[in-house]
Order: sequence, then structure tokens, then C-alpha cells
Amino acid sequence: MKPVPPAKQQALVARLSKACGGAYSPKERRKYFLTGPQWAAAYEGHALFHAPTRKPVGYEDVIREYAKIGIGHWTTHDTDVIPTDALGTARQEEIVSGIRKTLKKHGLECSMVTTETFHHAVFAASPAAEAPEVREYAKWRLTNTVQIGHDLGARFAVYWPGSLGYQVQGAIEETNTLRWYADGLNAACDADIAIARERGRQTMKHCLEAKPFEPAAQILLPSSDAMLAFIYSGLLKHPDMVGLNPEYLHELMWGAAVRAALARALLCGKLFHFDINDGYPLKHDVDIGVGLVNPLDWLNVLVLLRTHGYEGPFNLDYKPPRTTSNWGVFSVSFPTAVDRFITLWEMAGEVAVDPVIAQAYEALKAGGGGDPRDANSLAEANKELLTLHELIAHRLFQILVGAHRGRVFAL
Ligand code: GLT
Ligand code: MN
Ligand code: MN
Repeated sequence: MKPVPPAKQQALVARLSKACGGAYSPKERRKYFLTGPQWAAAYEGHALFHAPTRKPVGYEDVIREYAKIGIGHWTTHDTDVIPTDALGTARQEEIVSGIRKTLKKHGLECSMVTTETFHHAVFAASPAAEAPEVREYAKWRLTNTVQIGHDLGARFAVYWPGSLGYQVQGAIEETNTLRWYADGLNAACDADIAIARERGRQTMKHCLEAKPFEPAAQILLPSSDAMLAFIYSGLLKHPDMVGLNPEYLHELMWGAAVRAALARALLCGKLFHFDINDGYPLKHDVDIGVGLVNPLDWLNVLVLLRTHGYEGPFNLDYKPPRTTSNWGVFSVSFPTAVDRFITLWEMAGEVAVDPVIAQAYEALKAGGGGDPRDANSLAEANKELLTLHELIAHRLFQILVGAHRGRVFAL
């Protein structure tokens, strides 16, 4: 094949993407509580060893393109859209009102706001730094974001603590740092209560997001479980307002069974929000599109969430790869991520009503009898029944590849 000239490349990608088929309509996509981050679509492909490969994209473009795709909700950091120096000024109000108009024009809602407490040099020692003035500033940033959230009608606020940790041992005293971090959250919840009362709105759900590595060498709240312990530590003034925003990859990164991590959050009633993406265990935060690495695991995760009636947002917190163009971000990356999610969600529904799986679970729960005081008799009584575990896993694989609907491979 001859080289494909740049002017013909979009048409080629569009043709092949159409040939893939299986796309849901924007109307169908809007039925799901899928939320699109400003920062995900605007990610320019840069990293420590990477120069940007894409041009900057503003919120007008992101919101318009999300609307076309059928992503009904938008999420943002304060500084994704408001320059740090303009925070809290009249310029902030102008920008927020511009966002409100753009959302309305395209029929989108802002579901979540979050504060950037990790990028700016002021947060080099984290938002819970030793210097009281830095912590004062961090508190102000969090409360300002809560106000922006109310201005935009958001129901969720997310907190990723960034550099809450250390590079060198002994540099910080962990208990102090955690207390100071809690002070920031307490200020945000207090502000929320006051603003909600004043405006006759509901308070927001405040969601902590853990990541085990990055950007510090050691992280003080590295997992969702650590955050649950923090919520129940007695340091929070309003623990009922605070829950979790687990991210699929952040749990996988430390080697967790993501489904088990989510189950623990569900049991505590703290699964408020969920960042969806994919990646690899024990690697850095590659934020690959949902379902591209671990589709079987994803199917299992969604079975759990469907079973427990999770109704919170699914936030598309991934990074379109550096190899995808600005055009590709909205024509290929986001629509295909959304469609993989919907397909997996539908498949999870099929698992829930699958007769083979249902009968296997039922039989396993009935058990094989035996004498509860005799280990050998119990093992013997359940021996054949337990083969069902492997059969269930095979059935899930069949559902993943469509074999349960009669798809065959050269039988
Ligand atoms: C940062 C992090 C994400 C979080 C964002 C929310 S910040 O990009 O890597 O996983 O969800 O603040
Ligand atoms: Mn995330
Ligand atoms: Mn991530």
C-alpha cells in the first residue's frame, strides 16, 4: 500500500470506524449516568517524558462534542477552566456563567467539580503542608470549588489528595498531615452546608479518590480502604457527607481485586462515584479507555454494581492515547469508550438473568449437606458441587464472547 497522505487520513479512520459498526445512538448513550471530564478530553498527550501531541481544547469545544456523542454530564477541576490567578475574582464569575450558558445550550449538566490541589507549585508539600498559610489557601480553594459546584448545579465533589505523602522518610509527621488534610475537608463540608441552606439546595456528596503511587513516592491514603479508615477515624466533622470515588485503575495499580475493593465500599454505603478506565497492575497511572485491557474483569465489576443497584456516575476518567489526534478524541476515542461501557453493562444484565449461572449459584448456596461438626464429611459432601466455580467462570467468558447467543468458532 502507498503512503496515506495526511489529507486522506481522517476519511480512512472514519471509514474503518464505521466498518466496526456497533455504535449506540447519542440518545441511547444519554440514558446512562456517564460523565465526561474536561481534563480527559483536553489532555494534550504530555507527561514527564512526553511532549504534547494535541492542541489545547477549551470547555466550549468539549461540551459541544460531548453533547454530539451523547455524554450527558460534564466534570471539571477548578483550574481546568479558570486560571489560578483568576480564582475568586470577577473573572471566575464570568467564566462560570459562560460555562452555565454553554451547558444549557447543549443540554448537558455539570455533575461533579474537583479542586486541583496537586499541580501548582503552592502544593509542592501537598494541600496539608506544614505552613498554616498554605493550608488556609487550600481550604479556600476547596470551599471556592464547592461554591462553583453549587453555581453549576453539581451534586458531587471529588478530592484526589495528590502529593499527600513524602519523597524522603521522616520529612513529615503522618498523623499531623492527616489531621490537617481532614481540616480541609471539614472546611469544604461546612461551606457546602452553609451554601446549600442559603440557596435551598441539597448538600453535595464529597468523594475521596485514592491512588497508590504518584505523585509522591509514598502516599498517606493509598487505597480506597485506607480512605474508608480515614472517613471513620473521627477526624471528619461530617463523615456522613463523605464517601469514595474509587478509580478502577487506581485499585488495580496496587494489585487489588477491583471488584472486592468496590464490594467493601458498597458494604459501607460509601460507593458515591466511580472513575472508569483500564490499565495494568503495578504500573503507573496509564488511564486507558474502559474495557481495552481487562474486559472480563470489567464485566464482573459491572455485574457486582448492577446486582447492588449502584446508581452513581460513571466518570470517563481516562486519557485518550498520545497517538490519537484532536479529531480522533471526539470521533473515535470517546464514542468507542462509551459504547464499550454500554455493551459491558448490557452483558452484565445478561449475566444477571443467565439460567446456567443462576442455577449454579443456587446449587452452591444449597450446599451438599454433610455433618457441620465433621470436616471430612463436609469436604466429601461438597466435592462435586464446587466444580461449579470453574464452570461459572467459563460461562462468563462465553457471555463475553457471545457464545451464549449461539456464536460459534469452527465447532
Ligand atoms: C488526576 C487524577 C485523576 C483524578 C482527578 C480528579 S485528578 O488527574 O489522576 O484520577 O480523578 O481530581
Ligand atoms: Mn480518577
Ligand atoms: Mn488514573
